[in-house]
Amino acid sequence: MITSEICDLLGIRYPIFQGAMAWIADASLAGAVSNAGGLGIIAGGSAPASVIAEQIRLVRTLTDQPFGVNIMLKSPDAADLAELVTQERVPVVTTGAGNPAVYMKKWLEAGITVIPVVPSSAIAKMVQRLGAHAVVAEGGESGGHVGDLTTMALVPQVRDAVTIPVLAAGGIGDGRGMAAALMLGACGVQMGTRFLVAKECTVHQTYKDKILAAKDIDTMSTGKRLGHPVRALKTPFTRMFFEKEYDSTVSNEQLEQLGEGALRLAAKEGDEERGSFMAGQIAGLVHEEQTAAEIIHDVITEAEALLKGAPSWVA
Ligand code: TUI
Repeated sequence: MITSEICDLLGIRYPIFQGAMAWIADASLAGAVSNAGGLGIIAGGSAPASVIAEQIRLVRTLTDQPFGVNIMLKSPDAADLAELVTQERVPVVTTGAGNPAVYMKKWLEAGITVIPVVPSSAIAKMVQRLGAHAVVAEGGESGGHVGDLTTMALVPQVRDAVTIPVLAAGGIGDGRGMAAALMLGACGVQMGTRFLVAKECTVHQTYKDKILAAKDIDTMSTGKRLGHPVRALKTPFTRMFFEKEYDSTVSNEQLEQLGEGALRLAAKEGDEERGSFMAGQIAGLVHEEQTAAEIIHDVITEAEALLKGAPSWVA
């Protein structure tokens, strides 16, 4: 049995969060993960508040366990979503792609557990000062909007920088990754790509098939020039974007426009030409569609076996 302080803090059975993948992580996936003992998280992404209100209503019909909502702070609707989660007294809020400072007081006063995703120890310290209950330290192996540091380098440094619990994200797709993350000082993990192929995940089947077929070298990050690099599967779209990124005749505004809507096209339409199939570097580890409960069971069982075997390393 693997448990930790994050399980006590949130009232969950296993220290596993499901990553909040925009356009993908809805009530169906979040409810299944929470029912299986992890923390399911609805992705706010760039959706309007009315859509996320409906997902919150739905998840409450699917599970009586704690769940979270992620606020993607670059979304034009971030302020509306911040208000919505406050009104709805959502148990856990995670944030990404920015500084949640302006919303922290409101959430804390509403009794919400706030867990920002952070790409550096400086930002981890800052959110701790603002009252965050824990942080997810996300390395650049993850899919989507990525920071510079690897999970291996980031997690122990964040662990040393703060006193609140630290979860690890980025590059974790099985029990080996989970056991390693715990050894780096994390008290839990967040996984996105592995849950993307969960049976309860409603993403387009083409997206799942591409993850299942991916090898270790099949993701790349683009968009560094715009200040927010994004990791996705290598596809005609990512290759085209990469070329334009290094073309000085293409303006930043034109580049931003190219990227807009590409994730929705991948997630909802399975558009192989124009879609951005965001995925983490562990895509090559993901071989089968399973239920969320099977995924959590397999990851926990493997991590437990490894950690129980750890004394054999010490003479
Ligand atoms: O947010 C993510 N991953 C994401 S967001 C996303 S959708 C998107 N849309 C438009 C532009 C960019 C992304 C797809 N994947 N992960 C969590 C994360 N947060 N990674 C990095 C950060 C982060 C970066 C800077 C957190 C805080 C931060 O603070 C610096 C600042 O002052 O903004």
